[in-house]
Amino acid sequence: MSTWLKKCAGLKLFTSRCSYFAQHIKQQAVHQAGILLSCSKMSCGRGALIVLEGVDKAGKTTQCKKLVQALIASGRPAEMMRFPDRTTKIGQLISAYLEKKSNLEDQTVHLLFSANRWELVPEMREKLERGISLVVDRYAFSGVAFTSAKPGFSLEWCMNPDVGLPKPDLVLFLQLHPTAASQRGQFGAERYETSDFQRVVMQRFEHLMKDPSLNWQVIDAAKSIEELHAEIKTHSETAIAMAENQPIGELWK
Ligand code: 2DT
Ligand code: MG
Repeated sequence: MSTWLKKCAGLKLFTSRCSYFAQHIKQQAVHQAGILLSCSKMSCGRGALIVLEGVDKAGKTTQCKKLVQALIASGRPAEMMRFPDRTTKIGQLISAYLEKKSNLEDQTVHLLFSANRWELVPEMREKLERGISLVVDRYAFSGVAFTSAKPGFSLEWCMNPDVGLPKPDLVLFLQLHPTAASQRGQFGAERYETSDFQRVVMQRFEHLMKDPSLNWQVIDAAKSIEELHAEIKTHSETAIAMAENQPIGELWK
């Protein structure tokens, strides 16, 4: 075959491959558009960030678990998280401090608690974007309430490191009088687990709840587990529906 003919054959093969790829790309585009269309019909928007806060013994952990179960049972993808997350390297430093196995400066531990939230932000964003609602046991509000309950710490100083975190779509505050809390049994042996300290923490939470830029819902934690759960579930379903078509906000910004 002459070189001229070879070139022609090569060119023909090349153009046929091109048209094959063009066809393939077109099919892919149609397929993707179909997915997008079915998503918008099914409204697979982002998940909601739901935070449970409150003093010790208010029942946050029990209610977080029940809420996740109920949301999943009603067809809404949901996962639980908790702060501090003691499983990471930073979390282990925090855990040792709480268990009084190590001593840290108050400033240091405050920043570690915040760093523990920031290290999980990429995972949180990814899950929220995939439509998974996150039910979080404590967040930056505990961070601020607990450190600012120590002498010499302003709310502003305490809030700063958490500015810009994913903003919760709902903050459920499980309100329980310190006397009622102490009636629920002995506090544990960890740091901060004394009624005197919890009383000051409660006052700091009350300050934070005045912030109208957040969706605070105060719930009476003296109610029964089931009553509390029903109330929490209703608030959460509303928040999930509202968050679906909104971008994730930035906390305290
Ligand atoms: P748990 O008992 O829920 O594991 O909490 N705390 C928590 C802080 O001082 N700062 C924070 O940022 C957070 C999230 C509250 C352990 C203790 O840690 C406190 C109780
Ligand atoms: Mg505890």
